[in-house]
Amino acid sequence: MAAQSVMVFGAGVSGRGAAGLLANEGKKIVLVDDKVPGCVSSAEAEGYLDDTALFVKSPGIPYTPLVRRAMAKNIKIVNDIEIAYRYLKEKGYGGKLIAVTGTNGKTTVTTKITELLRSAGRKAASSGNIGASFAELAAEENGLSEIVLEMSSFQLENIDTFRADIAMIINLTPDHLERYRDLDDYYETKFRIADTQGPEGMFLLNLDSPEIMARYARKKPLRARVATLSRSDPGADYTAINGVLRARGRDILDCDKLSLKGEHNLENTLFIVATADILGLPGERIREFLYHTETVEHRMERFHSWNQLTFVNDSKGTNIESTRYALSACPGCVLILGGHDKKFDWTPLAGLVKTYASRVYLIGETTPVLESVLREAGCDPAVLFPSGTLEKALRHMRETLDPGTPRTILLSPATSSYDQFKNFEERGRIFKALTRKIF
Ligand code: UMA
Repeated sequence: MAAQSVMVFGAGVSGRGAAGLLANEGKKIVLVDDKVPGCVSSAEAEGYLDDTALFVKSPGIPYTPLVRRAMAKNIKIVNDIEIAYRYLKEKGYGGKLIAVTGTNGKTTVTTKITELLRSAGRKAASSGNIGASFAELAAEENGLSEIVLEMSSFQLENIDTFRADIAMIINLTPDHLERYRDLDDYYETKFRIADTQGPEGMFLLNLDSPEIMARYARKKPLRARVATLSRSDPGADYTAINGVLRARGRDILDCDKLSLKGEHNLENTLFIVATADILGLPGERIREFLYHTETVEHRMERFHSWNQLTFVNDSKGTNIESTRYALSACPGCVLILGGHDKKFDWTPLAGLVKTYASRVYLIGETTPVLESVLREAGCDPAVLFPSGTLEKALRHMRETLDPGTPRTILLSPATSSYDQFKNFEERGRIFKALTRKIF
């Protein structure tokens, strides 16, 4: 008899979303999780593989023995994004799918595209790597005009028939070396967002990113049409040069009036404007929104001040490039750094810390490695504080920092949070709550 059931590996946000959608469709599901009570363990699950027709892997789960065993049995491995996409297609979803990836800026671009579309009266929603399951959104979908999906490289690994109408890679810099063979493997995975598009799709190409352009040169022509973006090449379709952002030759806005500040946000803004323009929003609406919109939670979020001290939550700073942006915006800051060990080469970070931080508090699993890298790079040991936890770091600051000297306290860990927290959102929320308690 043909295999019947669907194995869903991971009972977190994405696994539960996929299982819910599949259950609605009457599928027989085996829900596997090594930690969640009531689920089948991965060791037990091997016994169910012969009856498994499809395997849905949660994005955070690496290629464990169970996944490899399923692959060896030629069972198709997909993820919740693919399941939700197939479901929407079957239901005849008539709106647009916008897919956003890149090493940094994904959350800002995804959130702001959605908010901008809504401000123009569209029925848009976002989900994906942003913390909300695409499958849950698909189950409730009720005439959405646009779905904006933040997609991590993990989520791009196991899509199959998924096609985005508009896809973009904001930038490519080192990350996730705990998961990928090398950087090329990581960057290639990101490019799947474009590789999977059809001829009706549009890919937004960042001419300023050497890593993106190197891969584009190898692959072109893509099946999708291409719109180009640049902060230096006046020939691009969307440009931000000499303080003016232009869309296909039309002036849209003055860059210095943008409410999202900094060079990295200018890059993000180009993607937001290009998407909105392609979707037919008037320049006036785009300008009005981008002059007044606020920063996203956990991304350079100024949330508290006490005497002359200002506190900034950049918990979404989960790689070195992201923390580079944060540090360059806060010279002289007191930096809280570290977390789960993503096996980065920390040397570039040491240079940045020496240039921009006046004190460094180290937290999490990376504390010993960062302490030795920073010392070797010549950081003054008197400004290094191996604290272990956020609470210890903040209490030490409360006792020793002069409240009358203007200073920014910046949480920008440069790595992920999984050693001490559920995710970066929990880390950011705990940081804000502890700060408000202690200061
Ligand atoms: N598990 C096992 N065995 C294992 C490993 C994990 O059973 O060997 C189980 C865990 O017990 C847990 C489940 O798998 O119950 C977790 O699965 P998951 O890690 O895929 O997490 P989800 O809750 O499904 O959340 C995922 C994304 N998480 C990751 O990619 C790590 C969320 O992105 C995403 O919002 C969500 O799907 C919905 O689409 C978060 C993230 O941190 C924000 N992403 C990374 C990042 O931004 O750097 C990529």
